[in-house]
Amino acid sequence: MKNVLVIGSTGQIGSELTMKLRREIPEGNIVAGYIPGAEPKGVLLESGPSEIADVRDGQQLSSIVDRYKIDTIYNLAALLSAVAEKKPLLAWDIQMNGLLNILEVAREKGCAVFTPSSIGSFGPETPKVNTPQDTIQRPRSMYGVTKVATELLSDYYYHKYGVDTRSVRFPGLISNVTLPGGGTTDYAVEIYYAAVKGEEFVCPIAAGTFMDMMYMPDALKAAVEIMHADPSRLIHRNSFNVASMSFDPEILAAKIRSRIPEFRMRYEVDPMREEIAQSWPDKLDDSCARAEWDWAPSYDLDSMTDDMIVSLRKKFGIE
Ligand code: AKB
Repeated sequence: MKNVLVIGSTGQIGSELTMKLRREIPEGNIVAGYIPGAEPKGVLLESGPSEIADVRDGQQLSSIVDRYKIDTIYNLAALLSAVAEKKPLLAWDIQMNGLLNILEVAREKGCAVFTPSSIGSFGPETPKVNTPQDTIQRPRSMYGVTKVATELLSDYYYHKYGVDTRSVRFPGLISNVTLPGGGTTDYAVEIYYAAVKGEEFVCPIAAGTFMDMMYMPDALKAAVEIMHADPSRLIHRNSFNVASMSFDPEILAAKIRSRIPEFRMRYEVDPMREEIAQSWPDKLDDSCARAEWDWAPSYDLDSMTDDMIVSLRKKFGIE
């Protein structure tokens, strides 16, 4: 991995992944791909090349790959679960037609491709606790449908054409840099912002609803390490369960309250988000990722909470 195109570079994962790759591969071209209206700014703009890279325009992607001699594509363009439910046709267009364009360019030019899947690729019939790597995937949301299809299409291009496709199923991702937009797990980020600012948090997910979550540094580590993994050890490719913590809003609020005792939370459950959350697993089994490419997360709920509070206080200039 030397010359990398990050599609969706200004989003929650892309903004941090692009910077990490630029730090780790200073000799390479790490191109920040974006769509008009979501231009890179500040250090993301100044620290390397950026290009308009709309997944729906295969010709545009092909010319970026040629211009920068791209060997690896991180495809982070997606509508998250709650937004995809409101705009299912657009979600299909971006997630499926977009992926097909990327895989075709990768097949022609010999690029490796990472397209994340998600806990959203599972559905209500999936075993909820210690969800196995290989199990029932019958999601009910459009987001989930596109994620299962993403896994299948990526594996198809690997088996049929030898395209080096690999990925992980991300849990809800928590970060203090860029806010997520339109996901079911977004509450687990927003709660920290409210707590640090001294605001009451109105929680859209019900008490008792558990979901897998992960701190962004671990998510970035997973995204990079899977692409460096020894291919001869990989039994699976698209996509690996990865996990680090699982909690419901009560556990998270109690953890925050143990650091910020005055923190207040009340519930106003969003029926659509709650229905999606209920259909997802509580806790994934990530033993295949651990066995096949030595995956191991660094953060648990305690260390993430400490780091989130310190980082957000710094970001907002709060003592
Ligand atoms: C979402 O909530 O839609 C995403 C996800 C779990 O894939 N964060």
